[in-house]
Amino acid sequence: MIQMDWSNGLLQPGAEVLESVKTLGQLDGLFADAGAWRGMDLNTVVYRVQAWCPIADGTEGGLFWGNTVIEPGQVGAEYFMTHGHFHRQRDRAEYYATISGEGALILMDENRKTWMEAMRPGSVHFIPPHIGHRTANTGKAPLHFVACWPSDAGHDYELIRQKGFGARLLHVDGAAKLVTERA
Ligand code: PAN
Ligand code: ZN
Repeated sequence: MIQMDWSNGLLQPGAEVLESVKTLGQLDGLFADAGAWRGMDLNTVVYRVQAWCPIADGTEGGLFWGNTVIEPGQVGAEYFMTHGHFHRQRDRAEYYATISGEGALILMDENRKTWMEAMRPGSVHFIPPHIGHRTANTGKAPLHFVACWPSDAGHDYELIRQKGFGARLLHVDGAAKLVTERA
């Protein structure tokens, strides 16, 4: 058992809770506007992740629990966002549930068809098998959400690192708009 603060999703640190922090500097190449990225303080924290892994990574039949906090911000017109990934075992699904803040869950199938679901306090999202997923903060406050995924899902970042998603979430005319990449 561990303790979670339901007001923000944060997990009590402990031996089974892994923590990571991603700064702008660690997200080189993620955002479309490289010039805007270079002009920013690269020590700026974009997001933090906690993962409670009560059994070994890769174990079939188990579950992991996580918490992600994405800071508000933009690189050029593009909202602060996570790397995004497919699960290494492509047929493994996941739940996300928003605690606070406003954002978007960006989803992509294996043919690069990309769409989004709005994230707001209380929204619960099912990420189907075979679907790449990334989240972005479209609001002015931190976006907090929790997640639950199979312990044998694994993470495949490589495909998305190389090719990105089929669309980017940009701030256009005062609103969040999913803009399809030109081929
Ligand atoms: C989440 C994500 C978390 C950070 O726990 O791992 O939000 O996103 P990236 O892993 O893409 O950097 C999840 O989807 N786990 O499977
Ligand atoms: Zn995932």
